Amino acid sequence: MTITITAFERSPDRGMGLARDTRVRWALEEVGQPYEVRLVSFAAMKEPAHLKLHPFGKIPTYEEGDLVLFETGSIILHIAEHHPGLLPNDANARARAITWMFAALNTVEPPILELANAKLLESDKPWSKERLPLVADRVRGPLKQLSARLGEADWLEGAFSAGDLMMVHVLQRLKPSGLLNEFPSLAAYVARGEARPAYKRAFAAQLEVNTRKG
Ligand code: GTB
Repeated sequence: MTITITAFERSPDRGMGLARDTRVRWALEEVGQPYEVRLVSFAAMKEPAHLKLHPFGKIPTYEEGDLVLFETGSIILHIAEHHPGLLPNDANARARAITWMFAALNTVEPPILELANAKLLESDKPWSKERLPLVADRVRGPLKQLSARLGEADWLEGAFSAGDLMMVHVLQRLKPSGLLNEFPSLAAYVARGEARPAYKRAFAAQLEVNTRKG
């Protein structure tokens, strides 16, 4: 059955791979599943046709036959559960890998988004300069703990898993801030993720969309 995902017609990051379709593309590349992409504009995302797929009017979405999913956590878990390559077979190891997906989305990503929003949307506010260091410190806390847990390991739980895929993509969002480089082991962890052939294919595919003329 054909898999179709949605992505920005033009990503605000102009192809840096930070928009969330990239993590879904990466998961599909890791498990070797071909997919099609329907590009949507910001306006189309808020139209009834797209809201039927994504009630919050965002990308990415995932369609496969009768199944329609939104939320990258759910989409990537679905991909990982239906195709070998992203989750271990052992039940406990599988549960731990899924736990890292949740940790990426529920613990690490929220302060990172807060920082991105503070820089992007609040920099003109009179209180912005005072608030920004506080927001950045809320990112450093979980990063310090994550770095301590990762230690010298390549990946969070043995072999590369959907937990690493999610964590690496979440951490990438920090790149423009320079904050990731304060944690060399996490910067190296992200670089290991980016060196994977599946990531490179996913990155190239989204870049192609965002550098198309017209
Ligand atoms: N929790 C949802 C998920 O994980 O799927 C979040 C989905 C989401 O926020 N999607 C964003 C969106 O559709 C795109 S990825 N936004 C449009 C809107 O809200 O109208 C977020 C994003 C956007 C831009 C950059 N960038 O330019 O760096 C990075 C990430």
